[in-house]
Amino acid sequence: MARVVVVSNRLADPRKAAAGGLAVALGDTLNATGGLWFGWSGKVVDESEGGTPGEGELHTHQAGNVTLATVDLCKEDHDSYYLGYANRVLWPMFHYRLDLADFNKQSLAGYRRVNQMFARKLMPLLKPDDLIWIHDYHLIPLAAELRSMGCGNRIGFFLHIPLPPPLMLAALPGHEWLIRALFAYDVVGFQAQADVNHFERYVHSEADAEMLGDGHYRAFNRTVLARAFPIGIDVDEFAQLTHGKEARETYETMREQYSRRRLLIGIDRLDYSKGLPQRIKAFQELLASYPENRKSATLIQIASPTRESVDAYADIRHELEHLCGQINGDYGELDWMPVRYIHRTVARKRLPGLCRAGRVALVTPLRDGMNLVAKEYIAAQDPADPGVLVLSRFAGAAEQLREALLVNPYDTEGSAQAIQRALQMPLEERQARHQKLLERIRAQDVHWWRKTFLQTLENAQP
Ligand code: GDG
Repeated sequence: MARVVVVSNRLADPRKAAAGGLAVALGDTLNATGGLWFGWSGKVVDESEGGTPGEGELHTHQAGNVTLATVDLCKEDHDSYYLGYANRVLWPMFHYRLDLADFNKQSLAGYRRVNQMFARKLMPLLKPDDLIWIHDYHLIPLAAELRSMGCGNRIGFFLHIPLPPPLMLAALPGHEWLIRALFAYDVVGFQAQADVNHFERYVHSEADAEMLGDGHYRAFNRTVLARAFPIGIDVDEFAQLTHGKEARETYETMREQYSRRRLLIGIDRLDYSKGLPQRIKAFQELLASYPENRKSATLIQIASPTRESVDAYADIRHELEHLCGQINGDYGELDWMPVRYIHRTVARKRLPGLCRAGRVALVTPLRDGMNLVAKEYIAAQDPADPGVLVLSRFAGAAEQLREALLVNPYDTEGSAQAIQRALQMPLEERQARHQKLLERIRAQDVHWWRKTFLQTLENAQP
């Protein structure tokens, strides 16, 4: 295979133990092809330190066979490109939260400036046959910028978050420009078929695109192949982690503490898209409507801190803390608290132990591109005595994981009923569902995802 160049907002060092399956999977491919990984260094340079908008120092270093190339951002670029346009406009918009989107021309200008700067820095590092794979909403216009500098390589794009329906997308000022930028790619990958359908309807109605069949769309004098490539996890790696020292320790502590009690778990970044307040309300409804769960069911909710300098994230944190305090105050006993809320990042090596100890996992985002926690939970179960996955129908993962208990997270009573059903599910049914789910996450794991995407890109006509 040709050399692979991955571009993402942030880089993860594939050799670090803390890196997740995605970093490792991309790292494998990069290593095998002597590839290049390009993105922001994570460093923000102040004006006083010489940071200038649209400029950033390039650093390269070698990690095994892989070249890591990063650029710093000055504060103004970081605030407008990353905090502003990416996280205050595109993230809420694409998660159907128009109400939280904060459109302004400075953010958009910063977004364009940083994408242009990335293109300028990347261009000299490219070889003519490189396969370029660009990731996520931070970098949608990057291929268009590269093309304008004469880049003729095959370039693919993968959107990790949902694509909203056309009328919602049309509310974004400058949406025509953004979607047009997707036509600079040869292959555009989405998480779910629902996203592809939204893309198709958008380009049909707003861009007068020609449908050439088999996922090919023609507009703006270019043809793009758009398809769903549902991302997966490294099932074996995660299952193996379950047997590691830290995971076993966590599992045993949980089993000891909750031996007679049933443990429910939630593991999320503290993001408003993840439906955490709705989840706590559903759990509260469970305790209210099915009192046999009082003093017996406990929800451990890990909410790892993220994007804390964006207001909407401070708001969701306060709302969640209020709800957890309320439910614990209303239902807690001297020897039992319904919710254990942990606002910290838990070590990755412990997560599989927590997953395995959880009788039920609540994965109930209001919108999610895919949701990997759902898949990690399945991978960590003991097949002889597996737990039950309660999954939002609005997670991309719901298209694949049909044997989970699917819920509408906005429906508090319906969600509480599903949790009750999960808690009472007989062993045989749990086993049958788990077996099917495990087959599904194995069939389309992270290696399948990267191979399928890259093969599609390699076969695309440049
Ligand atoms: C985006 C899309 C899409 C969570 N808490 C802790 C922790 N995690 C890990 C999980 C999982 C990962 O973070 C989260 O992945 P998700 O898929 O749930 O969500 P996003 O971060 O929103 O990712 C999403 C994904 O991209 C991939 O395409 O699925 O839809 O939004 O691996 O285990 N890890 C550690 N401590 C924590 O406390 N170590």
